[in-house]
Amino acid sequence: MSEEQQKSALSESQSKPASGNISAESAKKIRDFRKNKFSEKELLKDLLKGNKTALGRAITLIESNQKTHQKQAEFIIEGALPHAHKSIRIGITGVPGVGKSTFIESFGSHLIDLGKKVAVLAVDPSSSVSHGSILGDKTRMENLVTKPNAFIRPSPSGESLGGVARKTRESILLCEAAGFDVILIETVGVGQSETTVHSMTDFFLLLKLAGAGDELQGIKRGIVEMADAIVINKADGENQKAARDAKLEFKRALHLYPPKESEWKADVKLCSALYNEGVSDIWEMITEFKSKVDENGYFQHNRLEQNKFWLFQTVNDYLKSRFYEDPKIKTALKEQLELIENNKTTAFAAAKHLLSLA
Ligand SMILES: Nc1nc2c(ncn2[C@@H]2O[C@H](COP(=O)(O)OP(=O)(O)OP(=O)(O)O)[C@@H](O)[C@H]2O)c(=O)[nH]1
Ligand SMILES: [Mg+2]
Repeated sequence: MSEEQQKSALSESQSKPASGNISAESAKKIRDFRKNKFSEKELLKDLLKGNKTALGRAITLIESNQKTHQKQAEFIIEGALPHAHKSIRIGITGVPGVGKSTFIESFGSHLIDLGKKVAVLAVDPSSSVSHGSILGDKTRMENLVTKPNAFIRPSPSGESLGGVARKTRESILLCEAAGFDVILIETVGVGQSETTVHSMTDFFLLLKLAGAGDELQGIKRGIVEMADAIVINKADGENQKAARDAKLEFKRALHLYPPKESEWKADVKLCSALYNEGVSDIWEMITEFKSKVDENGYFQHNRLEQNKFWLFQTVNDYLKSRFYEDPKIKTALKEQLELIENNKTTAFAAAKHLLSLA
């Protein structure tokens, strides 16, 4: 990435106030932030007060690949950690068009009406092109976007799934430190992204449509197994009967899956995100889940297991990128690839040679 691009990582489409009337002080803060002239201590202080602009900026630092930004981000994360409020992290997945964004708009607004503070993040490794489904979909969250107690952030762009995952995990912590108590994480389910989101959330919700087979919905069996709830969306209008039938079918199918370590039995719910039907029921179910896993200790256990998993994941990612970014390896890799192309070596021998250089 060029220096210019890295600098522009600090441009903040997210945190610009909606109205043009901003105070001279805010305007100065924005200018200073763009010029990288700001104190991370101050930023942390504002973030801990629940200031969304500060939160947006801190996440921008996490997302930047520039060394100074990374140092600033580390300082802020460390300072934020002890203040992370209790939250519930909910993963939401489903094929494109199933209604994830519409659901988040409806569900998130309901939670805000209940007095919650809701943060919406996305894990979308393909977002380098589309710049994150959430941002493009902001029109689908037009109500939520305007709420003072909602914070919406698209997926970090231009990254591998590993990079997106780490940045999202750190962003979750910052959202919690800023007082957000429900964190919704949307993923469109390309490649391994559902597994990634599953491993950073407490509750995993799979959105489905009635009347389409699993193959049609592009749902892998493993995803159903991970789900704590299946929500059949678009259960409205002519779709209602099909949705009820699908509910029964899924309920039956879920019996075939092994019991979960959490002792929670995955449930199937109907919902119409567009007409705000069924969302309160879904929140009640999640509240029930939370009481159960608090009581049996699974909630805490699972978070610790996730932390351990992410420790290994981070080390693996670090080792991998350090390996591939080493100029010595880069040259040797090119040579070995040529040898393979000319049938002069085997994949195994080439790999062994490269590893011996590390
Ligand atoms: N009838 C009906 N339409 C819905 C419902 N929820 C969403 N839709 C429509 O379905 C379309 C897709 O909805 P989105 O919320 O953008 O779906 P998504 O899963 O976020 O899609 P991607 O971001 O592309 O993965 C839109 O036209 C919505 O208006 C619903 O409950 N009922
Ligand atoms: Mg969407």
